[in-house]
Amino acid sequence: MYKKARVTLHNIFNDNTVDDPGDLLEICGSWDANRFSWDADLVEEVLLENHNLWSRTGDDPKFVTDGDAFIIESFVGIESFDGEFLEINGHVSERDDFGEIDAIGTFSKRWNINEIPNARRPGRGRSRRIRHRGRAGL
Ligand SMILES: [Ca+2]
Ligand SMILES: [Ca+2]
Ligand SMILES: [Ca+2]
Repeated sequence: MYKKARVTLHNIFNDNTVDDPGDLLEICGSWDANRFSWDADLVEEVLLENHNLWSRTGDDPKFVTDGDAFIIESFVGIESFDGEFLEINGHVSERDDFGEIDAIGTFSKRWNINEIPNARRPGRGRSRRIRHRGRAGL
């Protein structure tokens, strides 16, 4: 079996700045799409591809106003074969001028390629949208 998937990180939306000072969240973190296989001889999984879709450190956060989406639209095409897995990992945090960086949320999900839907017609993909919510703190 062979499948080609396209993973797109559309945006990070500031639904509510909550009690963070000012009306901006200072966003940092990263999102990655990975391809794995299982090596039966080594009895361990092997990372075949790692693609970073977005990354920002706490020293260089993205400012996102309350009610605004930060548009990213970065994507990667990943081709995979029988017995392989597609994985998406993300974490988003929020920086303050003082104190620790606040974790807003993490996301991690893995699909066997059999679980990725086939195109209805050749060349026409099917999409599955994932929304993930985190919570900002002071
Ligand atoms: Ca702020
Ligand atoms: Ca902040
Ligand atoms: Ca904060």
